[in-house]
Amino acid sequence: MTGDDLRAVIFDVDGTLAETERDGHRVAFNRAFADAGLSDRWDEDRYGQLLLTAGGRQRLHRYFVESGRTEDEAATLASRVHTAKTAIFRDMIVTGALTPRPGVTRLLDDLAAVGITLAVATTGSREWVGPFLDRLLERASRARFEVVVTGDDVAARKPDPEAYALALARLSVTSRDAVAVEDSANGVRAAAGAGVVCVAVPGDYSAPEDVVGAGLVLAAFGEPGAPAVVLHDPHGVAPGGVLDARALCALRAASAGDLLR
Ligand code: XBP
Ligand code: MG
Repeated sequence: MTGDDLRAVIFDVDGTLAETERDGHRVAFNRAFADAGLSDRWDEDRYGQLLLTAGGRQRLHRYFVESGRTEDEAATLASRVHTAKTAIFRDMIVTGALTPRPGVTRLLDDLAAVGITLAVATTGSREWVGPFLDRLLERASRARFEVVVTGDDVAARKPDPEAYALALARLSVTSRDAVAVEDSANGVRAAAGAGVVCVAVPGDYSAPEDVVGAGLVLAAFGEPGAPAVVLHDPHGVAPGGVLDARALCALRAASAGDLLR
């Protein structure tokens, strides 16, 4: 197996590389509310609804407007609370509060071993994405991310395809040379909008029916000997329930074949 045709795999971060939302971002938002003297708190269910708005500052802004604040009040509060939240979340990462999803570092090393370039396209803030990826790669043996696109690099957040389009441009590859790995409806739509075939690994806040546009849906990344449940695999690229370099190369090839039809 070689990576001749598959040149790059572009990973989402939140919900994909790690389950960061329920016990990470959400907790940081609530601490930032408390530190600001606000009584607002986001419980797990409410946060799942709020997650439909990508971008923490954008999520706060919409929440404050829907809570009755004026646009100006909402903008000022969102900026202030998001700055505080980001510092709190960064500290959570630096202190090791968040671990990657099982199978992630194995997959990263698997791809690096066959020369496939790794990249990230996230709507999260670079202030915490950098330390997050540094800690993630400490667990890997040879993987490195050649390109990291964050919410700070784009004007429009997912499901807009801008983050993926920018990652492709910085990688100097076309959409047909790459595969995306995502967890959510917003993410799968963003990848599709950039013409990139997508693998979905739904997590805490997404379900198989949310990611129907993906070319492959697994319940987890899987491990040799501990396969994941295969939820949708129309091309038959991951019959063993393990997301590895071979499955990603096969998905790209099969999808290219779809495009030729
Ligand atoms: C998920 C997001 C992010 C995080 C919060 O990003 O929408 O906004 O929820 O991080 P992705 P910030 O799934 O694309 O990685 O507060 O830094 O935005
Ligand atoms: Mg995500």
